[in-house]
Amino acid sequence: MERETALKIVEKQITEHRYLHTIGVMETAIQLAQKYGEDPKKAEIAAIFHDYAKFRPKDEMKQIIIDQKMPIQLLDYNSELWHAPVGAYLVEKEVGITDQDVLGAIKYHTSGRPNMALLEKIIYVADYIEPGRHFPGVEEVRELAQTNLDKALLKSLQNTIQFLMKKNQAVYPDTIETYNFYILKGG
Ligand code: DGI
Ligand code: FE
Ligand code: FE
Ligand code: FE
Repeated sequence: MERETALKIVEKQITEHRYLHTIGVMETAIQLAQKYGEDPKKAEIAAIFHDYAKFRPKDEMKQIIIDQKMPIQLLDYNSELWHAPVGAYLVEKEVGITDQDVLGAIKYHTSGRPNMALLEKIIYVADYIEPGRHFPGVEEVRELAQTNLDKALLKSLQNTIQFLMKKNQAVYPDTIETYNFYILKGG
């Protein structure tokens, strides 16, 4: 799918602020794809659609999680986690994207998963470091992303888990498992 076609589709689904974030993720993901040997076209499409479901009503997302037999424990955790797996489902169903690498990158862009594919890592990290992000620690991850993608991934997981713990929030098991996988792998 052409970039302009994809952007027009996603623009209707999200706020202007989220659209600008999406453009940032797209540009960052393409750069990382070129650096690490991923198909930049796949990075472009995955980035454009990664937050497709971000503004779907919670009830609709909940119903999709139940009907599509997604992990039911998702419902016990922050609803912010839901737009990733629900997004992968809706992007296939409503937009007609069938590329499994692209759908996987959308599905795992919030929690990560152990042993992530290259495209999944690129979207996870690009989502964290795109130029519109300004939280503490982001600059360190930006630098790591230019030298070692796994180290950048691990640092963004650590930062996210610490951030959630400071806010007294539960951490979804996949996020912890992803962190453990990459810390045991040696960063
Ligand atoms: O959609 P974005 O804001 O671009 O970023 P995202 O999809 O990576 O994260 C969405 C939100 O989900 C963010 O506020 C942090 C939160 N989050 C990420 N991992 C976990 C989590 N929340 C919980 N409760 N548990 C997690 O493991
Ligand atoms: Fe997201
Ligand atoms: Fe993220
Ligand atoms: Fe995002």
